Amino acid sequence: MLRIAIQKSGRLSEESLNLIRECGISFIGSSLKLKTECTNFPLEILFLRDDDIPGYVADGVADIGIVGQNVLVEEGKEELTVEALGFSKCRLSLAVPKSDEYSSIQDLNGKNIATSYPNLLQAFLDKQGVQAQIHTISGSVEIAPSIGLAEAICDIVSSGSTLISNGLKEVERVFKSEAVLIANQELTQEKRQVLEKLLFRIHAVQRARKAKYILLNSPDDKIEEISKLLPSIKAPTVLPLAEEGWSSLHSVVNEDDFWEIIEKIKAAGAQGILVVPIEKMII
Ligand code: PRT
Ligand code: ZN
Repeated sequence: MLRIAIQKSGRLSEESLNLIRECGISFIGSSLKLKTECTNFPLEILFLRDDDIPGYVADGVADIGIVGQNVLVEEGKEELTVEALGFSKCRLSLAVPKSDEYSSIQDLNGKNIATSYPNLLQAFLDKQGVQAQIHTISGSVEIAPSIGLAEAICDIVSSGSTLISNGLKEVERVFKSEAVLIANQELTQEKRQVLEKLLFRIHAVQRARKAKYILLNSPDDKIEEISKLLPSIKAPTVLPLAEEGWSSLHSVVNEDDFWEIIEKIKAAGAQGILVVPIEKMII
């Protein structure tokens, strides 16, 4: 049985559980409990505070875990990384009061900066050759300038609205983060095999999230031209329609290229274009 640590309650929790579910793994119970066993896969879920996850995985209390890179690197445990998972994207940024004049990072020399990420911030300041006093606080960092605790802050930003509503402006990006899968470095052979199985499923889910299945009708004399515009795993599927002179083309397109491809195939004569989500994708 492989033990996975995920955040009990917070911004990583739901997407972490969704990923497990999308891998076809079922479990009863919720994060109200400390742990739960999966019913159809040798996996046990531990629900923890995100800050504790790297330590528990490093010590082998949990075998694997899902945590933000910001927390992992702050705790000096990036060597546990298996791979990035593509969700909970955010950045650690420096911000100053909106009314402050700011021209470069050198303006922070001699200033007080409040943060919950002293190690990441110190490394960034060292690299930039800036000397500042770091005040480590555990929460509500954004209010530090207004209560006179610091002249600047270094905090996690995603939409930027927290900064704006506290009269602050983002001036430097210190670190880019997303959720990552981490693993203990001394897993037994058996546990490693379960992890491989889980990764196989995660990859199928991730590929499917980015891909769309596309179906369209094409005049037979346009099949070649349209096929060239369609990316596919091997080659598009071509099936005859009941109406003579027409065929149906099926393929897989990447979400990022999607609109551009649609425009081109439409211009080339495609009709009745349908785009449907893919649940799993194994290649
Ligand atoms: O209780 P526990 O210790 O487990 O949770 P936590 O409160 O420490 O963490 P939580 O749930 O807030 O965040 C977990 C992880 O989600 C972080 O470590 C990041 O990797 C990631 N993440 C993604 C974020 C955000 N987006 C985010 N926006 N973490 C925090 N925020 C906060 C930020 O601190 C600030 O207060 O949201 C505010 C900014 O958001 P915007 O959208 O207004 O810019
Ligand atoms: Zn935390």
